Amino acid sequence: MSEFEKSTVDPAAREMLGKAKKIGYLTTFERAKAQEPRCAFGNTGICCRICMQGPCRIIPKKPGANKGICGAADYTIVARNTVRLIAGGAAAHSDHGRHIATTVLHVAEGHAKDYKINDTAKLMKVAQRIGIATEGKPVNEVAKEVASAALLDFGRLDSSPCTWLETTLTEGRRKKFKDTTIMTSSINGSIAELLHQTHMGVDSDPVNIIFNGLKVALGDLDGEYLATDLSDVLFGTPTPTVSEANLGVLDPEMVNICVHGHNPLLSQMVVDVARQMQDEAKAVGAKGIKLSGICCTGNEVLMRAGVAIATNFATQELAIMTGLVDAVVVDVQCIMPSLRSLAECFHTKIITTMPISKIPGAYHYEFDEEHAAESAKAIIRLAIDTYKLRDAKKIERPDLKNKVIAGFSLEAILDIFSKINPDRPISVLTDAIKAGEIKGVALFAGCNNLKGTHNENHLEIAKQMAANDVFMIATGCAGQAYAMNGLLTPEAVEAYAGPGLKAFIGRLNAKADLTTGLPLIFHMGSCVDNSRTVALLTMMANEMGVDTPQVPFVASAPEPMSEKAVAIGSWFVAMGIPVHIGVIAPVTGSDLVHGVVTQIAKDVFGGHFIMETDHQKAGEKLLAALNERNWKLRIHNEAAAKYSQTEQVV
Ligand code: NFS
Ligand code: SF4
Repeated sequence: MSEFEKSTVDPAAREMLGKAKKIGYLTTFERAKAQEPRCAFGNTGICCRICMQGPCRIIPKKPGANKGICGAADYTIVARNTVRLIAGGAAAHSDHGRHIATTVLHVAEGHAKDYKINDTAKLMKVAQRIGIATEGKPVNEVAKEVASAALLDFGRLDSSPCTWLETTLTEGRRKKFKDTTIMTSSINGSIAELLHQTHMGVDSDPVNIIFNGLKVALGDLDGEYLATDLSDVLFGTPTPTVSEANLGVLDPEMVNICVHGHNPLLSQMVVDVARQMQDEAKAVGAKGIKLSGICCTGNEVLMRAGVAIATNFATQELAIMTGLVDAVVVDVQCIMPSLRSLAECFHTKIITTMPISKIPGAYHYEFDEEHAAESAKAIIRLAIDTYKLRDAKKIERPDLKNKVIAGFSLEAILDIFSKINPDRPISVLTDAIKAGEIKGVALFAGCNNLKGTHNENHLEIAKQMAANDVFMIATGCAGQAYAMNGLLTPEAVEAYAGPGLKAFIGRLNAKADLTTGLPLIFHMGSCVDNSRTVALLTMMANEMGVDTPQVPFVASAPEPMSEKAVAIGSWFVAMGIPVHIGVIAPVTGSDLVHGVVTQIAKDVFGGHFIMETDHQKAGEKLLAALNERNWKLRIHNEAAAKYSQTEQVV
């Protein structure tokens, strides 16, 4: 029994934690333990640092201390802290989207020559969806108009809704969001407004604060949606691909470059350029260049180019611990600052590339969009040079990697469904739910959080869902957890799927016409690609003739960590979806706010948060939520049949 079994369920990670201990390096796992016990005020959300009179901490029974110095009550403080997390997440996701949209515009205008419009069909589809005429127009003109429409969503001055929200959601959701005044017209504007609203001495009404928080969360969705669409336009819409994952992908005989962060503008260029530079690697005695990914930029290049996954968020340091990584090229988000100090124990170079994301002591090769290929080449050359410094004595690589079938954009999934029903592909899924073959859809999303055991919740909840015939999709570090541990394989279908799910995937397999069988869980991409998952949900709702809150669809972030995860969870709740989170969010310091997010939200939007750290119970709660929805749909249909109404749902 490993001494690290409480830290991680991943055997490769356990081995590397042993190595860290040997060399005396304190990883994020030790640092997490060293933070215990946590401050009870911060943990429950009742510490306010919004003005410099603070921090104010709420001590309910102490006269005078049951409110902040300004008189802010627990509910105001918790609500403000929560929505500011959403604002941080929305800023990160949408800034990424804005960066991509700007690049598409530059490409269309004839700049940024190393990029091109790769997927014209997707461009035309997006243009038509958002109401831009395409007929007879040159591709660049359409691209320019689409990119401009995307950029307008960031700073629209009138109150008309954001284009991507207005043109992608169900009619029911659009009405709901307008009625509750949370339909966003400007991503940046709504973030600024929320920061104002939660400034000291502005809004103290927790419900009003939370509603505007949801408005910003919808801005997050808008930014994610356009980021996905325009990434597909630039780099291609993912199709099923075979790859591998876990630390065993690092190749002792190759120059190993890990791309880490989120934005495909850089990582995709590194992938493209590395193909042409294999000879330079051979010239220094390596067999070539091996790329692998960490976090969501890894997901981006896995989906589109089949690049292997090295590891996910919590274990990013452990890639360097192998002594085999020559360079880690990072862009933005989820990059531990500790990578740099750890790299000092090895020959590894950490290369930052974005003006807003530097690490003291790291190499900074600023990524120049106008000369993107040159930038990528310089970075790869540095990695090749660094390979020569590798110290054989420090190399220890866990011998573990798993096969991965990924690349399931919504288009790819519908393509498979269309082999069974070419006219209404999505009905293949909704009919299987109606027939009771599968119970519904569960999305697994989000990060790692070392308040629990690394990857344990991800794996255990998914296995429980599989056994209970739930069709599963995944994004982000959840998708990587499954990749690392062999759940994105046909073998996992055999090992874990219940009879209904097995039959369903079997029917798809029979028609899919792929060189490999389909996996247990369909990996739909990075965290911004949760837009793909909401597109699936919307399509299911439309096919079933109901709104999204009635669809047997649940979401789970088994190990959420980042502000981005808070933003995603919040808009999924607004979308009417039960959202499980595997940590206790810092809202328990206010009964009122806790009640709003876990119960009242359901009355208003149909979705709510389920906070449950125990994976067994979490799985049971998710299954109960699916069962409830199926039961309601059945009752509705029986009533419709009995009273001979013409419209049946499902
Ligand atoms: Ni999502 Fe992806 Fe991972 Fe969490 Fe970070 S990489 S954007 S935030 S940790 S899933
Ligand atoms: Fe304290 Fe009020 Fe300032 Fe918050 S805003 S730190 S509760 S005085």
